[in-house]
Amino acid sequence: MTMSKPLVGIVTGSDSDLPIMKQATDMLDRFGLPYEIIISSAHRAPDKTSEYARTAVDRGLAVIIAAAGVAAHLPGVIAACTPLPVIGVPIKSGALSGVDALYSIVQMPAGIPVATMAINGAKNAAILAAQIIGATDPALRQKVIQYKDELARAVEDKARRLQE
Ligand code: RP5
Repeated sequence: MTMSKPLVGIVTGSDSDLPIMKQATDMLDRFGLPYEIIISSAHRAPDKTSEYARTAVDRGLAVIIAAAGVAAHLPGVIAACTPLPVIGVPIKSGALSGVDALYSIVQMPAGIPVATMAINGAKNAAILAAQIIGATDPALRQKVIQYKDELARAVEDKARRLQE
């Protein structure tokens, strides 16, 4: 799927990752952040993956979210091929239930960082993308502030209900 002038690129290693990544696209929709989604794979489609990362800046992307399960080298390979910030989402799948993906993504060599989310942490990936872009976009930053205010109010409401 492609929207006009996407700022966030979402890459998943397989179509089986898409249900989890809907949590990310829901949050990006909420922030009004345009995004694009492609399915690629560091192992099954290495040329497509590196080409996507290499052309990301010229196509106007600001942040890339990369999600993969098992031997999840996708975020790291993308980070190696672009100066853009890359957020990695380990997907819960396979015999090790995502721990393998988490370790694959978080243990990057010095010099090639990937901001690693929790296993299935797609929602936080979108929020972090909004925070990164919002650092230089006051209107977007305001939406992040509003979201955080809502979280705080929800906690206060629950605490109040417990005391009633
Ligand atoms: C990874 O292997 C994908 O990111 C997915 O999480 C996992 C399983 O892929 P499929 O076998 O469902 O295509 O590359």
